[in-house]
Amino acid sequence: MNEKARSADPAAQRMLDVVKDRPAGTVWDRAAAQQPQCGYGELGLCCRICYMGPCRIDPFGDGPQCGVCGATADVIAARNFARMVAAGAAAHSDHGRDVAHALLLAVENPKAGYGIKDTAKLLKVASHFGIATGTRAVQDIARDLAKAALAEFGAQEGELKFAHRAPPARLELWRRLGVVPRGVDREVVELMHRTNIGVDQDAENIMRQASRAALADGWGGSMIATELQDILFGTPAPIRGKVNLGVLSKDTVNVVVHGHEPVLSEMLVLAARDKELVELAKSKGASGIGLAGICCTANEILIRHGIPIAGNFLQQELAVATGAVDAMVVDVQCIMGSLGELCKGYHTALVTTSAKARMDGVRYVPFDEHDPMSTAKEIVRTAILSFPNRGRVEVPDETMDVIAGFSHEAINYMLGGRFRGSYVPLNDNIINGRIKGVAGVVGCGNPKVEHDRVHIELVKELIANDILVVQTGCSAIACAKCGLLVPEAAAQYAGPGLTEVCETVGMPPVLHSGSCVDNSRILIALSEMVRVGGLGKDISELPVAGAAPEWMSEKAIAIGQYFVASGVLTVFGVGLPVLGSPKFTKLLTEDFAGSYGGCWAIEPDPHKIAVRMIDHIQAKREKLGISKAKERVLFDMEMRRELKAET
Ligand code: NFS
Repeated sequence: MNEKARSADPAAQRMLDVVKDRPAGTVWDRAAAQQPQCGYGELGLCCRICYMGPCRIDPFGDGPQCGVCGATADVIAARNFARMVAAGAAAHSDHGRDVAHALLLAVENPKAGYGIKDTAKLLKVASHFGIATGTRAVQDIARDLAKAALAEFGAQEGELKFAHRAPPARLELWRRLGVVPRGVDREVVELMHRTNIGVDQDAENIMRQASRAALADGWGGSMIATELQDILFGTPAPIRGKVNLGVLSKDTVNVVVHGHEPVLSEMLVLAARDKELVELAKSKGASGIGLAGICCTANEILIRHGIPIAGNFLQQELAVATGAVDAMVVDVQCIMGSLGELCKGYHTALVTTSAKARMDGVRYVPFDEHDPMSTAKEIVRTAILSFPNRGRVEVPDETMDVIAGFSHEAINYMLGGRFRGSYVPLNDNIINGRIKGVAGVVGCGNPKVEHDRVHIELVKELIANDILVVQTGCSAIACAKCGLLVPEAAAQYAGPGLTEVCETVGMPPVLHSGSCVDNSRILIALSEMVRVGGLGKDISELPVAGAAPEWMSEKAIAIGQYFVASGVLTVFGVGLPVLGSPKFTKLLTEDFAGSYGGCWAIEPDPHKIAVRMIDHIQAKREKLGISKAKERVLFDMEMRRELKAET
């Protein structure tokens, strides 16, 4: 496979060329070495739940049609899928729990260095939890909120507080279906129990609990992460930044933060500006200290501080291969196991910081939550000391401007003004047809498909059809790299209606809302669109759709399921490990539409994903009686070729 077919990003292509003959290899080489991948696993038909197995179902009907225990293809596929939901929900929610801890710490140990950055949001979120505010001291309110948030994770009964932020019609539907989430710990444990050998053997019933666990993530763990991070570190507002490997300056000591939780990276932002450390860096011949991010932690510090992003998930190894990363500091999630060996071939100091995520043979600097600044300084010092050991440095030139930080609040103010912040203008523009609808395009990169290509082609086609796109995660980074997340992109790529709105407000046609836990911002935005009125009574009536075109993580499956259960059509690219059970596939892709008003769709081709989403949005507009006779701009072959030439 040539490097061009591996990635649509010129910077990644250039680095793939650079590392071609180096022994370490990359994720793409390892993906090639795995071919052909297990067909049973691909179809969801392999079961390793008990040790009478492993079992597999013959998809052609000639071999075994059930496992040793008697589980059918439907049950095996459903259990596997549900366990992905459980793992994904656990990952996001544990992130949320750590943030709640940090909030408590900010109150109880002010010396730790965390404070309350957004008091207005603290009061608002406290009110959702029924915590008295009035004339009470901020510290007392924050303490109550942190404790209440922590208690939410283990809530054994009742309904999650944030679930009540959903439109009343949605909440009622969840009640009818028996899926209003309790604490996420409770839901994940029950889901793991029910998918054990010989417990729940009804795919539909398994998915009921999977929905409940997913909702406990989206409207619980993830939403707590987002909201409490905003309180602690500030609610994002539009901010300019830069993206792609070219942000790694050759002259500065470069610290790359990779992972997910901002509790340490927020401190690294400060440590990188520390006068003494900057002097130390200069004494080693550097011009200063540079900080850049990879994956979702990058999104977190971009949306709050404008710190540059070096790349998305599939670029983590390529960043090291530039030879310009003096330290890479990782915490949890999406950290490739190859980094330890890879960094040995370079001067890069790899540092793990989370007790939950250590790597064999890799230096561990435990994150001291009571004195995070000293951890941050130690890491920066490590980077400075490794700077003089640099070998060959080959940094691609590519960087791109990006405007990020479109929190739900920022969208509110941007459209409605500082003093009358509201979603009314958005709804009005949807009703009058300038904006046809809203699409959330999110998720990872996956070497099974050409890196970034599916994200970019899909998003371009959506905005050309006057659909406002909201992004998070590695998908946002992919589109940022090719210049879609700046206001000027509207005139170049968007349809006339969306361009008009973007130019009036001065916003990009593609809005970067943050990391993957920040998908909860999209849930809040959708609820707000319903509340404002004119677009139906439930999320499922809105002209909106979602996609994760290059997904790979279990977290993406949890997100997909909570969007579906919240009433949104959610299209997954690449493939989905369920196709071995036609009945289970039908449940996800058809039957759910009847019960939740939202369902899954599986479609790897970006153009076909776009068509599916546009048709869905159009159908919703017709149902709402707001559809005017405006034709879909179907991309013909020539337009698609042009797209390819551009990306
Ligand atoms: Ni999301 Fe973040 Fe990226 Fe995928 Fe991984 S970084 S939480 S899982 S790969 S989008």
